[in-house]
Amino acid sequence: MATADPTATTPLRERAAWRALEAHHAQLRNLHLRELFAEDPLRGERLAAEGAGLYLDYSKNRITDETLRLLIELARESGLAARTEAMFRGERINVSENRSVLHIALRMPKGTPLVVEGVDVAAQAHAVLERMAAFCERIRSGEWKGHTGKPIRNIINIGIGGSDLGPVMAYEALRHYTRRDLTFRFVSNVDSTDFAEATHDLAAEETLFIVASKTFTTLETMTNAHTARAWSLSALGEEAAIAKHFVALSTNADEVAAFGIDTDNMFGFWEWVGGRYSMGSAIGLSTMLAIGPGAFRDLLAGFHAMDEHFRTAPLERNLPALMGLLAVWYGDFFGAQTAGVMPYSQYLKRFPAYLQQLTMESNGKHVTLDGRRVDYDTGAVYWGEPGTNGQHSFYQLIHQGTKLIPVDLIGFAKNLNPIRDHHDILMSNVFAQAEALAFGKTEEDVRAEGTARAIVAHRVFEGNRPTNVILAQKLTPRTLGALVALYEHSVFTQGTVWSIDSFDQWGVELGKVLAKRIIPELESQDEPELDHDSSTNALIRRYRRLR
Ligand code: G6Q
Repeated sequence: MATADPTATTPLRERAAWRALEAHHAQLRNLHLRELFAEDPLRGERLAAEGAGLYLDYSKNRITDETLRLLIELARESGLAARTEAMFRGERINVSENRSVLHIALRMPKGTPLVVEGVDVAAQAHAVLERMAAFCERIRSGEWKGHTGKPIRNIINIGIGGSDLGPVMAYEALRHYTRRDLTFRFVSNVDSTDFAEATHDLAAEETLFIVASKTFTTLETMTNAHTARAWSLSALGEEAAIAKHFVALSTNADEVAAFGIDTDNMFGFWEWVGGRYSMGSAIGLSTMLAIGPGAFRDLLAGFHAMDEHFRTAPLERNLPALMGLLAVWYGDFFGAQTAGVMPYSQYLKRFPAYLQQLTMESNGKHVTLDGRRVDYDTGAVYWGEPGTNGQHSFYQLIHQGTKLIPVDLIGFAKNLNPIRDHHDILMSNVFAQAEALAFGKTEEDVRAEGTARAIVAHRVFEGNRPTNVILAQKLTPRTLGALVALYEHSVFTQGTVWSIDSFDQWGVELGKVLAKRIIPELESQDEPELDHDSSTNALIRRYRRLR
C-alpha cells in the first residue's frame, strides 16, 4: 500500500479537521454569498486560481477563509501530498486490483524517464505513441490502402465505457481541428441499432474498424467487433481483407490474435492505465487519426501541464485540489447529492457524459481502502448539458428548487466559429447564471418591480447557490487535456479524503455475470427452466412470448 501521512489512517470523521469543519459548518451554513461579497470587495479576485491555462473563480462558493484553511488541513490530514507522490511514483495505490495508477506517465514529455518496478513506463508510452503516429500518417496521407486498393475514408471506433467515452468526447470537443474528409463514428452499444446506423451509408472497402478494448473480452465490444468482421467480409469477400480493415487497441495480445487481427496492427497499453483514464493512451488512436499526431501531442502536453500543476502547486492555489475539496464540502457537510457541469461550448456536448464515468465510476464506492463501510457520503451524481440549452430546461430547479446543486460553468474567451455577436451572448449567460445563482433576487426587489402581491413569492430567487467558473482562452487540444486532467485530479483529491479506491470498478461486475447467465435463457429454443426471483422469471417469460 502507498505510504501516506499516518494521520490518514485515522477514520475520516475522527480527523481533527473534519470535526472542526463540522463545527464550522454549523456556524456558516446560513451565511449568504451576498454577505460574503459585501464584506470583502476583493473576494472575486482573491478567491481565484490559475494553472495550466485555466482560470478558476471559486469565489461564489459558500466558504470563508477559515473554510478553506480547514479544507486544506483536511487534505493534509488525509495524506493528499503523500498519496499524490505515491501515484506519480507508480506505487500500487489501486489496492483492490493491486495495480499502479499511471495515466500521468502517458503524457510525460519525451525523454523524461519514469522508472517503475524496473521499467521506464514513460519511454514505453512514447514508443507506442510513435507507432500510432506512423500509422496515422499512413492513413491520413492515403498511403494505407484498403483491400480493394482504395484509401480509408471512414473510421469506426468500437469500444465501450472507458474505451468509448474519452474518444467520443475528444472527437466532438476537437472537431474544429479534425480532418473533414474523414468520417468518424463510434459504436458502443450492443443494441444492434448502434452498429446499423453507424455503417448504413458506408462502403466497407473504405472503412477501418478500431477495436478498442483493454481486456478484449468485453461482451458488447466483442459482439460488435464480430458483427463488424462479418459486415466487412460479406462486402470484401476474403479473410485477407481483415488485416487492412481492422486494428486493435488492447493490453491482451493473445485475444487480439485469436480474433484474427495481426498483432502488428495492435497498439498496446498496460494494466496501469484504467479504462476511464485511458484517452491519452493507444485508446486515443481515433483522436490522433482525427486531429493528427502533432495536435495529439498538444493534447498530452495540456494533460501534463495540469499534472505538474497538481503535483507542485501549493494547495491554496491548486485547481484540482480546491475543486475536489469543495466537492467534499458540499457533499459531506451540506448534503448535496448531485453536482452539475455545464460547458458553455457546443463542442463539449459529450463532456458531461465523459465526466459521469470519470467521477461516478471512480468515487461511487462505499468501503474504504481497507474494506470498512464508510460512515459519510462519497461521490456525488454528476450531470450536465451544454449551456445555454440547459437554461431553458432544468436550470429552474437549480435556481428555485429545494435541492442544493453546486455547478461548474465552463467557458472560453474566444470562439472557434465566431459569427456576429453569438459569443458575447453565450458568455454573458455564463456570467449571468453565476451571478443569479449566487445573489438571487430578494423579496424587496421583486416587490419594488410592482409585482402583484400574490405572485411575489414565486418570483423570489433565494440565491446562495454555489458555482465554480472555469475560463480558458480557447478550446484547443491543449486546453482540453488540461480540463480533463483538472477533473481527474479533483476526483483523486476527493477519493483521497474519503480513503476510497478511485481506480477500481467492481460495481460493474455483478450485472455482467447475471447477463451471461440470462443470455442462453433468452436464446434457447425450448422453454428454459428459470430459477431467478419471481419478477425476473416473469419478465423473461413475457419477453420470450412478445418478441
Ligand atoms: C473504466 C472501466 C470500463 C471499461 C469498459 C471497457 O474505467 O474499466 O468502463 O473501460 O468496461 O472495457 P474494455 O476496454 O476492457 O473493453
